[in-house]
Amino acid sequence: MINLQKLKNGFEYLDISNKSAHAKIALQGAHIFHYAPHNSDPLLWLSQASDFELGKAIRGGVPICWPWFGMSENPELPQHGFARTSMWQLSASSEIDAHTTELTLTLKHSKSSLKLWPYRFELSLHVRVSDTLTMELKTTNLDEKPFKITQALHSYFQISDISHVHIEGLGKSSYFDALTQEQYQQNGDIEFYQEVDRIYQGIKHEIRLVDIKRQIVIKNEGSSSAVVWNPWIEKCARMSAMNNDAYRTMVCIESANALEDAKAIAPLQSHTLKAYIEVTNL
Ligand code: TA6
Repeated sequence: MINLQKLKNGFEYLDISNKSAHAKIALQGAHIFHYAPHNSDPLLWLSQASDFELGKAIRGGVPICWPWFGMSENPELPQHGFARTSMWQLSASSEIDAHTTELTLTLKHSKSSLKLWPYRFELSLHVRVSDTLTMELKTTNLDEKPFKITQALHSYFQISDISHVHIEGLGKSSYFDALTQEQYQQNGDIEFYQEVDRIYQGIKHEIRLVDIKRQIVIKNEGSSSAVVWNPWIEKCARMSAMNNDAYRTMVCIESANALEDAKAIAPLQSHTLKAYIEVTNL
């Protein structure tokens, strides 16, 4: 079942339920802010302090960072681009079977997008809600000139506690540390005991977020970079729409095209970034 819901302030989202899972997707940003297969607690973290406000990104779920990840070269432009605060259209939906629902949301260039980024485009997010969650973010260049994008499906995952989790699958990758602006080599699993904000590169394997009772597996296609982020104590206290202790129950593992994994797209060509997320109980 797919229902369009509206909050008192006009904020609209799609409520999707089938025999395998429940999900919620805001029309603003095509922002998935809830996903729970029926055999598991929610996979996505959502800030208790998040405002569902028009023009402001939800803190949690899967914000779409596009057409740039992080800061643009022009510091006056919004961090992580404009897709996450733009209004998308539901362009297709289908209940494939009792366990599977598919939807496509679309964003096209507009007068206001052209002021921020001077290219004509179509961006679509194809979502498959079942006992796994699949997201396919397709960028099509509708302009006469080529353009280059960086992007991320900035997934916030719900965890039991930051001291109980580790990340497997990035053990042999190098990463750019956004905190020191230096390049390092990862040795072994990632554990958290301080702020982490890293772009891993040259990724060839699936990534596993291992918690006490479950493991979340992330498989990416059309991407060889991933961002791992936890703000830790001080940055968390400074962050908007985040309670002071929120860093304990979330970690971001973002399916990305960042740094040298940026994608140049020629006129009428497309690029698709795909993330496939599943949970297994341990
Ligand atoms: O992906 C990590 C990151 O770029 C961090 O540096 C961090 O501040 C974060 O994303 C959240 O950004 P936002 O613009 O949503 O506050």
